[in-house]
Amino acid sequence: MWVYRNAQSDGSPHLHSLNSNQGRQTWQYLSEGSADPLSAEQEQARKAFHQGRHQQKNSSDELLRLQMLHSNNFSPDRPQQLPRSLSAALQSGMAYFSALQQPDGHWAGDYGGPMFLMPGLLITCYITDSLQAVLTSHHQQEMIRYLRNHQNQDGGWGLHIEGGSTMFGTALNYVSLRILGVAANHEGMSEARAWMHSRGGAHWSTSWGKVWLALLGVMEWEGVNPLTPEMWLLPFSKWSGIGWAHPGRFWCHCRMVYLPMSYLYGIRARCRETDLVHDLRHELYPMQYDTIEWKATRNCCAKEDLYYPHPALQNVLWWIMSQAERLLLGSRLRKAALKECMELIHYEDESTRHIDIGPVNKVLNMLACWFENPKSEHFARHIPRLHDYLWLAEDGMKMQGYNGSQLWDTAFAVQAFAATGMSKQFSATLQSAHSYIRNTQVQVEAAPPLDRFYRHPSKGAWPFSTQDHGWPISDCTSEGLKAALDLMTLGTDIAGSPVSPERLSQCVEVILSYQNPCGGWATYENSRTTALMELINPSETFGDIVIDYPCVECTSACMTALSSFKRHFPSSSALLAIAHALDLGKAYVERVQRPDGSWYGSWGVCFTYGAWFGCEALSAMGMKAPASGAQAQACSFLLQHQREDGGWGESYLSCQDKVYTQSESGSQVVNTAWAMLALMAAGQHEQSAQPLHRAAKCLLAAQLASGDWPQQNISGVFNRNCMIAYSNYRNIFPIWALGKYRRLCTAGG
Ligand code: LAN
Repeated sequence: MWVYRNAQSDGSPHLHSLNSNQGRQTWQYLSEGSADPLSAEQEQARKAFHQGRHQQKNSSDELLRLQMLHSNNFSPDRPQQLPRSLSAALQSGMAYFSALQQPDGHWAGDYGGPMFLMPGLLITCYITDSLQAVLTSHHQQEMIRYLRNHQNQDGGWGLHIEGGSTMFGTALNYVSLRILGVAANHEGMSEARAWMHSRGGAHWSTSWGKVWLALLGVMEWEGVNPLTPEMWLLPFSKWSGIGWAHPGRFWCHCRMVYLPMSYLYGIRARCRETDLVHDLRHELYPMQYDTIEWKATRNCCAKEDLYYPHPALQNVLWWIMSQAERLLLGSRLRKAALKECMELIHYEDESTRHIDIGPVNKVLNMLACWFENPKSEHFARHIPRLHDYLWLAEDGMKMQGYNGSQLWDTAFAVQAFAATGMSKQFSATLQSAHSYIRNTQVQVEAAPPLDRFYRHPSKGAWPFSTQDHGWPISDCTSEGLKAALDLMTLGTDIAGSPVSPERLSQCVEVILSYQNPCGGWATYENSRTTALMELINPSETFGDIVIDYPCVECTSACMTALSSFKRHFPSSSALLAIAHALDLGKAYVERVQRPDGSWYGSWGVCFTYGAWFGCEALSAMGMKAPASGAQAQACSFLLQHQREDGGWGESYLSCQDKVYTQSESGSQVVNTAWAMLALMAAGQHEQSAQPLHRAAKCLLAAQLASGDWPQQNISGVFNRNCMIAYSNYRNIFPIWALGKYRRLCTAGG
């Protein structure tokens, strides 16, 4: 029996005293009957919540059997017979969601979706010979089940669980199953080989796939475009000219992935030669491994994988760099560059308590530490924190896109509950959420000097997941602030003791420091160099990864947080700075609105998500339709896409193609809720509430008897092309939209 553990200590070595384990999510396999007792209500809600969350593309018998096993004392949820009244629906939706709250106040959930993460973990464990030490046989069985469940009908795997097969997904997940002990002659494996062979072989994978295959020793490093570690030694100053291209100016996720990659490339790290390595060299290619002309394969990329074909400039650049490799490999300069890389890697490890900023650099850093010294404390400390990334669901065990979305979901949940006007009945939930929010604000700055490590100040900010992770983000900080202010408004009796005004002011300072001269806010840092740097994005499969781009979501979150702070603290000394920031922000939001009234959403699917943020930002500036043309246009864009049943349903293809694309699976509760929130922010209900009545009916009809809403299509995205699951959204947003609707559009409000 698997038990989900939260906020527990596993005795792992901690570097910092502030390592609180708050929000930490890990899974353990226990013998039957030894789990902590939960109340019957919680037990029921959790079982329901963590099952049936995923759309199965090809659910196998195996999966169905497992679901039945889990369902012993539990009858599967079904849509309710008669729609509830609005307040009854809210009541049951909130009660259900409250039962899912963790003891430390956050909401846990499945943050899976991408299919290129677990292979990195397994390849790293294999190379470092720590597979058995890190993963029990139960973990391994659940991982096999996950990979088998997400194999497409054509034998391949996609970039994410809903995507068509790609070489990147197929080669890496094939290798993963082989590492997990699945035999090459297994039926699913022959199908996967056929998929790869018919498209030329595994060297048609994207550049990140090539790096993993080269590390495992089933591809030669000559087949990988140079990842020159010396780039870290370039002058940083823009005055030097070349400083514009310094990796310290790249989007933190991009630079933190290329950092260990360049170290591993710089030493040509490679797995020992095992039988499996030899077998894979045979299995992954339709031709003899020894006959492959590796240099000629560097720019191969299967058409299924190609989202951002690299400009010809890169071919020239990589050719020059590969010539330079002859001089650099083994040189003193290389040694200095490698030393610099390891210093930056250790800093990142220590400042995140070995969680690291994301799942890709987590395992690459771990591998770099091992190659540096397999017996080191640095390497050993990585191991317990691998579990922070694993999540078990009905489709098996996966590696998540982050160590969870704890703070983000909790901050939204608080705002959603507060918007219903029914907070009093959920005081215990709100008090507990409040304590998570209080405990997660970053209190201690990362180790100095921040500039040396290219870090933006984080004291006063909120991260996306846990305090241990600690990387600050502009919009997480802002959602954290808005939630804290909403809780303050509810008062101590309902919501518990507020975050102190000093801490709130610190937070405002961070938010202000994030604004770019263009008026927009980016994600973790300011935009540090020109968007032209995207020309050197070599990933092939991700768009817009090189710099931290401003976006409507982050901008809106920061603007609405600042204006809420201004309302709560009208005599704050930051008022002037806030007013200036808001004006600049407004101009940015107006500028990025498209001629058809829409906003492109970068982190959620897609135009309904963008509309919610765009409309909230303008509403914070006092703009309402029809007086404000921008809001009126936004409403008319949304109304054009409202469906027959009153809902909205967008396909993930909207994100890739940047054109509103209707979902083939009908209205989606999350899109419907975002569109409703956008329309209400824009003031549509003051013109005609009819579209909102229809939308509310759609949400009410979709609610399940338990108070839950069904898990539908995947609703998050990153870098235009890869989807990611936000499993708590299906509860948070319908509650929020219906709660606000009840207050604004009905007599009961
Ligand atoms: C996230 C998760 C949170 C997300 C929001 C806060 C929701 C957003 O508003 C800003 C961007 C941010 C912080 C974000 C950026 C990209 C991330 C970090 C992710 C989607 C989680 C995983 C993804 C990361 C890049 C995955 C690793 C892949 C690479 C291309 C490096």
